[in-house]
Amino acid sequence: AQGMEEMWDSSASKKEHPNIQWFKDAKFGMFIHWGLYSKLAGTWKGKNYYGSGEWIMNQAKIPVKDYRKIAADFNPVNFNAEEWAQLAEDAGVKYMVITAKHHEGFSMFDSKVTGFDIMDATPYKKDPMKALSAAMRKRGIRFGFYYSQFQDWYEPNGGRNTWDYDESKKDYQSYYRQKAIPQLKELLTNYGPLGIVWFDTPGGMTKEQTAAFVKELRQLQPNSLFSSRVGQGMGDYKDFGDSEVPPVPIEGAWESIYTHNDSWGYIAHDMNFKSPDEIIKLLANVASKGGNLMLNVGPDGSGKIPEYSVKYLQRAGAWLKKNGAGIYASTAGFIPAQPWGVTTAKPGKLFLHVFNRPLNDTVLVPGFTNAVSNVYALDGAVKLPFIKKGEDLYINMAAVKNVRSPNTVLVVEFRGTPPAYNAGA
Ligand code: H79
Repeated sequence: AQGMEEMWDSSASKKEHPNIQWFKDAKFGMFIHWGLYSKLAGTWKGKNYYGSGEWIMNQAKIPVKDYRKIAADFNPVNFNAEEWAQLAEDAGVKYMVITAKHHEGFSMFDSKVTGFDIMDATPYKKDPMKALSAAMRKRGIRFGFYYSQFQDWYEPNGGRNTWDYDESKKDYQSYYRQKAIPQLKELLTNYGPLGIVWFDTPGGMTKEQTAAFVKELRQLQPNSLFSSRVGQGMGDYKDFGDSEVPPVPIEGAWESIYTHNDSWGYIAHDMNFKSPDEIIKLLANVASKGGNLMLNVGPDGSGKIPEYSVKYLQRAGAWLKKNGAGIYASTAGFIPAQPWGVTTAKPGKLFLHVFNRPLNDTVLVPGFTNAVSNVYALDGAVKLPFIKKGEDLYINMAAVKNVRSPNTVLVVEFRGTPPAYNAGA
């Protein structure tokens, strides 16, 4: 299938997935959590819940018989696939992953496997994933699905609903056979080529069962990348913990996931949105360690992405338009974090992400063994004077006029093989 000679088997090999390069180069993705919980918006029976909106069924121990009724009023008439896709493009992300089914067990796509889906159980009766996948494809941005493969609080045999069902009586294998696998097959068949299938919180399968699960799904789309939370050490790239950046550069393909405020699913009373400046710095920080940032937004139950997310992501995207060369397709910087900021690299180039502009306009890059040929600011291509004192490189950035930029990217062009990363430098 899709021109591949052999089926990629992530369990049997330490080799990288043949289609991994786009992911390594992408650096910035958009995550979307959207489900019935978005309509509850963090409130159940007059009580406000904090933490993560998509966990409200669990937090409030809402019985399945009550939870299913939310679907009858779920009518996201404000959903507009073109607007969401346009925001992704404006933000400068290279991929998008959206919740097809979260732990609540509700399918946000047209599924023949269950009646608890957006087509059968809601007045909306349309498949938003059809429209969204098409809108993303049109813009050339990779599209993928989040699917909670083990936790399913709706199903008697799904993982981790202990308030309705007795966990010890569950037959997880029958849940996998009857719902998770058939639904994943629908997702891998009905929405065109997927960039990513994003799994979460594995459970209920041995290593052998996970390998068989992965193998069965791979056949449908060998080019699609599977995230590491498929479990048992499998998957094509590593996800760190939720909202976690590793302290030092990490080899291989990986991703940090963060959410824009403090919740993945929409919570009406969570206003703690990261500013555009914070997003820009977080993205540079993750890139400086060699990874991707996938930043989550939580649309509400009507299908609207919060205004804060729209505005702030557009502003981050405007910065990326001018400074993206220091982010996209870069690798980890070989100079560790400095008081002024962080570094990323490309062959023959080191990018200095200056978050904190020194008062004397002099940026010190220690441990720089290579001969430097040229230094300039990325935005405006302003050439900057520099001197080398031993392994210390001093750059004068006084000519950079935009003193308000949250991250001024300076490009150092150098000759020869870069020094090894030295955390102590
Ligand atoms: O989809 C998002 C989370 O819902 C999911 N992973 C990300 C991408 C996730 N599943 N499990 N967990 C995260 C870990 C569980 C955290 C919890 Fe809590 C701590 C559950 C209950 C206490 C966070 C805080 C959710 C409710 C309160």
